[in-house]
Amino acid sequence: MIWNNTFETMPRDEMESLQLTRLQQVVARVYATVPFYRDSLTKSGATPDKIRSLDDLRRIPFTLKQDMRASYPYDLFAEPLEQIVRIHASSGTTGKPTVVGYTQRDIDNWAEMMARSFVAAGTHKGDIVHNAYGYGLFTGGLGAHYGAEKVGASVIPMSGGNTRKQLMIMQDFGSTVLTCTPSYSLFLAEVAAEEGIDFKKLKLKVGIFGAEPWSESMRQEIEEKLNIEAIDIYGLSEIMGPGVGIECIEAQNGLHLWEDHFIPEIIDPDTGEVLPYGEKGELVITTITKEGIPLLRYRTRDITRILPEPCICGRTHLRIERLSGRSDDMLIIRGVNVFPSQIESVLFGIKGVEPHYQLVIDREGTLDTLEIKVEVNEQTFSDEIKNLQALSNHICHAIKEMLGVTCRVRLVEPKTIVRSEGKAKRVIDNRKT
Ligand code: DLL
Repeated sequence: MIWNNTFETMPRDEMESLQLTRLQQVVARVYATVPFYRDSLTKSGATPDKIRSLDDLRRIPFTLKQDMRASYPYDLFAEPLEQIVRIHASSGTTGKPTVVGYTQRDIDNWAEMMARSFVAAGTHKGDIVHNAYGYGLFTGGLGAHYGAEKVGASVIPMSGGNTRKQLMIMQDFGSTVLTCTPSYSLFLAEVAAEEGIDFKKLKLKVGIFGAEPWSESMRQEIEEKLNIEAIDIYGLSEIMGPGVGIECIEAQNGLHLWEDHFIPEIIDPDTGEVLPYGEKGELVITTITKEGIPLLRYRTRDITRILPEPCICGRTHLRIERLSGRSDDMLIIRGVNVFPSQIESVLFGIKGVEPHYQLVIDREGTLDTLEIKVEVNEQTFSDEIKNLQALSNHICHAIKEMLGVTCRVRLVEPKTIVRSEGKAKRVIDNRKT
């Protein structure tokens, strides 16, 4: 089934002419209202009058996460705050988060795209959607919530955590659709096994999982353990939140990207050159309908390829292959985006700690763990055990407060973390997704 036939099955030539009109409108709008874009479009010669075809998109400079940081919190907004009805944020590369604002129309469009996504994943009116994405600044919870309501499903706004209660509700309320990170779904399965809950006896039929990378083998494990179809959903807060793209249940082969709202490109992450369809590289997205914070050629840092072949489901929107990594050092730990530089800035603000550290990420059972090895200085090292314990607690709290992730801290002797001659190897990621 298709939620919005007019747009989802629009012939390619009509789609491209719609995209061009919307691209021209958005370029004109940000040129008029956002000083950052007025400067960058003027400097590159891509002023609104120069955008005459979709190919002219290439004339426009990229927007980077750093640009968002430099515009913190509101400088990239294209509408005055009186028009902004919602604000979300995600991890920035250092201390400050990346902030996004939505007008009422943005929220409506987001709900529309999430509704399309739910239906593509086989969810309909009458379904009971157990939404265990986090509610809050993270876009997962509210994004899925509004889309499920729009479809007419009954949403249970669980948010994350409290796993035993989640299982009780899932059993008692007869949840049919689960939305959460793929790793959390496996944790639910693990706790269910401990509690003697058999997923085969539950009503759950489909899971819509995203916000972190997951492999085909993880998909199989989830499908077996939870006795469901597992669907991959993609999104990022800068562009909107969840629902930028989704697999259809008919093909489960690549994620349809809602092209009447977003124009995708694939570039070589080193040179910035645009690559042809089918080649792997970094996904760049231009938002063509967003009002609050439209972004031109935003470098997502996510690695994929565009699959242009028509899909058996009848949707005409291009698909992207499942995401296979990032071109920067962002880590996703239990669904939380973490940049090593953020951890570094927390550590550097703490007395007694040396600027040498290593992050060790593992998976225990189904959950990611983060251990931070930090060197302390001679003086601190010869301190009493209780002071060292207090220091590591202090670091844990500071990290939790700043990033929202729980970690273990291991204080190590001065000069024990291997020094490297080139780039420091600060991250050891032992997870296999
Ligand atoms: O994770 C939005 C979201 C919520 C997507 C719920 C899907 C479901 P951010 O916190 O801004 O937004 O993180 C965005 O997460 O650039 C990718 O690196 C990664 N990511 C998101 N979905 C997938 C996926 C949300 N399906 C960043 N596969 C993105 C792999 C994903 N990585």
